[in-house]
Amino acid sequence: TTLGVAVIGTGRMGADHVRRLHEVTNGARVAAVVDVDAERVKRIADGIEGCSAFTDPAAAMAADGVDAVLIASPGTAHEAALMTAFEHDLPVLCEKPLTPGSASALRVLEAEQRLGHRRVQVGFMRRYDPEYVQLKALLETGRLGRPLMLHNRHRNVATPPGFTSEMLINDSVVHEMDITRWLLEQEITAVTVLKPTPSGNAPEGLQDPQFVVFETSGGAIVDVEINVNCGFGYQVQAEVVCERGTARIGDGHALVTQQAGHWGGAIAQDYTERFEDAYDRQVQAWVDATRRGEVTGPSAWDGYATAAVCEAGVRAQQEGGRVEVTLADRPPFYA
Ligand code: NAD
Ligand code: ISE
Repeated sequence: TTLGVAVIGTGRMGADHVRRLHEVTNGARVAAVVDVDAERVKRIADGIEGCSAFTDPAAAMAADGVDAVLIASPGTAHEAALMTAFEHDLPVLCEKPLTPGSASALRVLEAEQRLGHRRVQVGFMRRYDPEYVQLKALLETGRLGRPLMLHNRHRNVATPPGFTSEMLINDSVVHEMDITRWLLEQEITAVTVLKPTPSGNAPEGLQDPQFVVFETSGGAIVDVEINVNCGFGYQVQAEVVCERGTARIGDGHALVTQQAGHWGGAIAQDYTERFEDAYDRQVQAWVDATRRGEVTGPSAWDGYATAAVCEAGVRAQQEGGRVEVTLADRPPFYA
């Protein structure tokens, strides 16, 4: 049977997920949409047959025909929506972050464990990007030996209004935190943040770019250039340096043209373009697993672990120096 999904939050990501579920994903339909903006949510529901509009997430989750929930409201609204989904024992795909902060993430872990089965997949979509998938598969063969270092570049064209220096860590570098833990299968143990003189492109007062260094439980060193007003494109690149070779993704060399004494290609302008395929595969994998009665993909534990690293990162940014990550013991439930 087709999975009836309620999409909570119909802003930039939520509206894109509604379109995806409606037009791209197999085996699912948008049964309900929810937004505190009543006009916006009605307009979106009107475009989809059999889709109801709500302004209250709890009412949508109690509605007939809703079998699963995709949370795409702001991070501060995630904990309440997750807890309501647990009351109805509904499967959830929750956009990153699981919740802002490790204390709230721990409350979610405890509530999910009380259900007795996993219900949450966190929207770390890079794990579904074909290039990252290839990189992970290569590392797993062991052909390159042990990873020693991972270099990351994460560039955005420009920040939206209200984007703060902490958000470079919490909203942007959180993806590298997840990808580091997933690729290396290690925890991040300490964070250092270096702060170059801000770019003239950055809004007044924003510490942009930043250079972030992670240490990992297996002794690898990871660096991240986070540079979110670069002006020229949306770029996410990663290079793993191993004992017997290196592997690198994200160069965007799909189409290269040579003309009038130059060679080159186009650079994506935002995440919906660069990671379109990853979002499609992420949502399809969630729908497929849910219909089989399974939960796969990044777990609430991954959401908690990255929240803990974000806290260390923000302290390192504000206080300077190296800050160790405080991580609870991983419950066997999330083994
Ligand atoms: P947005 O501000 O464009 O949209 C949020 C929407 O939620 C708005 O329409 C707002 O009216 C609505 N809303 C606010 N409070 C609500 C509530 N309590 N219940 C229901 N709706 C509510 O934000 P966005 O950029 O779409 O981000 C949404 C989520 O997606 C965030 O968690 C963000 O971190 C995440 N995100 C992920 C990626 C990614 O690459 N995976 C990219 C961007 C954003
Ligand atoms: C945004 O919230 C995302 O999740 C994007 O993937 C990231 O590139 C961007 O910097 C964040 O603001």
